[in-house]
Amino acid sequence: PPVEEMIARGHPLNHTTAEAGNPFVTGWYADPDIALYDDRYWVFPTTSRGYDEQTFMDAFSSTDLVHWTKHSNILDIADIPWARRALWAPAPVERNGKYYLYFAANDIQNNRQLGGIGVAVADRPEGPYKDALGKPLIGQFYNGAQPIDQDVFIDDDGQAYMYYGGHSHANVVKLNPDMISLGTFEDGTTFKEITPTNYVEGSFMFKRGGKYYFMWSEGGWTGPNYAVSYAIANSPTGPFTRLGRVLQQDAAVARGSGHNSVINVPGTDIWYIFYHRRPLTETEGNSRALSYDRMYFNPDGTIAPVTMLVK
Ligand code: FUB
Repeated sequence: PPVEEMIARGHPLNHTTAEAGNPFVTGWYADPDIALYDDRYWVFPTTSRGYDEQTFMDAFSSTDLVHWTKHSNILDIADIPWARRALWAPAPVERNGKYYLYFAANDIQNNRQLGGIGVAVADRPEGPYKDALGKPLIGQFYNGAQPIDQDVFIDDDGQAYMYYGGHSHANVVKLNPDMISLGTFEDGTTFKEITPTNYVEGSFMFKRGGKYYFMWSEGGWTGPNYAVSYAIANSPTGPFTRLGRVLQQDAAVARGSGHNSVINVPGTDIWYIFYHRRPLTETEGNSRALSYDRMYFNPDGTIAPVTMLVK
């Protein structure tokens, strides 16, 4: 929607953070990925409870980033024939009127079972999302990358890419226009390793000013020092050279901040980083809460460190 309309609705354009405050929704959720579908922002997170209880996903939507509506159970493990245990780290994208939600399912690293990155499709942002393939889109480790923590990015020329990887390795793949099959690069390969220094998990890609910004999480996700770093490249496939941290714990606000996504308010140079963090009162790994803050760019295009705010 036009910026003027969003301001009229109370959008916090020139505020430093959500007027709703952080966390901006109630409950333990993690790995938020934000999309803008028509005039609504949609946040798709992990239900943060431990693998055996992460059997469904909720979403949250808002027209102003302040007032949020909860959409319960938009994807359920019962609708994914190959999934046995755990859904997490969703990544939303829309193409040709279809809404895609990429997710990780099953814990193949620890359980040696079928699992990996799946894709579900819906006719509406709020679902219901249904498994598209009857099997994972990526079901094993390539280049050492655990098939989790994907982000899907469609470049200006229409080519879709998926960035993903846990276990300290990141890959990029091309998605075909059907969004449910993998393409190949010019050299005939399917999986390109792009791992930057310190990469652990939580891939995210966005574009600004013709440059490709790759973001990821460093540190252990259950620990206090989880943090987001980034690289800038001239191409969607890198090379991605680590430039430094964007988001890290603030001992006065929260710990374990990471697994982010980024959104630009259309028609502005206003950017928000969405992420999860652990309140200072919590020690349990899955006690993660959804937050967002303004993300500012320096004149040279580098990202200024994010200040985590409560209000
Ligand atoms: O939510 C489960 C895991 O925690 C994700 O895969 C990681 O990115 C970390 O946030």
